[in-house]
Amino acid sequence: MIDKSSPIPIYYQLEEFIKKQIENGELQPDQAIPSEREYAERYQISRMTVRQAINNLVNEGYLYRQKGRGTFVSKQKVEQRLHGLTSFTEDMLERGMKPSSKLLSFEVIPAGLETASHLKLKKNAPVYEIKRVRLADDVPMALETTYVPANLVKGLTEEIIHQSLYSYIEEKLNLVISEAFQQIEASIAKESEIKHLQIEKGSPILLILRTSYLHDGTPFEFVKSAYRADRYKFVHTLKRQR
Ligand code: 16G
Repeated sequence: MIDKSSPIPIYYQLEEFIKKQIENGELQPDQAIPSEREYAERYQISRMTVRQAINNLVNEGYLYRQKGRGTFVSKQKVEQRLHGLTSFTEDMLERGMKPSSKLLSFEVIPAGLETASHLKLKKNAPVYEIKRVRLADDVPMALETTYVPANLVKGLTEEIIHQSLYSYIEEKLNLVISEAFQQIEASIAKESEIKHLQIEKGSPILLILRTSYLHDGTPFEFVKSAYRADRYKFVHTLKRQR
């Protein structure tokens, strides 16, 4: 499996080999990988080379280190495709995972400037503010704060919000959800994110801002979410346009 006569660098071959073992389940989440010395002896390569491969896999999130204990396999990331406007519930069901929500707060408040401008409302217009931790198979994935115009998405209740906002809008209110504008940026978890996402201080997160529209162009939600960067990755296809 390590081919020393190949022009492909050895650290890279080892990296690919370990990745394969993670993907096919030979190495399981939270399992310890062999030590640098073991890899070096087993494949007759230098410890420096092993270290380079392992460092890269740690940086890419495939492995994590624990001081004094060793290096372990990370849980695999949820791969989120960036085409098609989907809900958290749909995304998780499609993957065979169980979606759930922990409702942190739910109230009607006057829209602040930022929310009002995204939702094309007057400042202080009534909006529902919904704070939810979104979980997949009972593991916290994202902390979401959603603002929804109270005069448009009528009759929201805690029970509805525990389930799917999108299915309520489409199936109960018969409104047509059409498109969204979304931005993603990297950040470091704040106090509330550390607590609700059960992550370590200093962990990276992906901040997503989404404004979504009905088919007539009316904005129906403005959402700020913090996704665990160790559990999520976003993928999309790029088409060359000439
Ligand atoms: C996703 C959306 C969020 C939407 C929610 C509805 C992102 C970044 N956010 O989490 O905008 O409100 O789905 O989910 O993808 P629900 O229908 O399960 O309540």
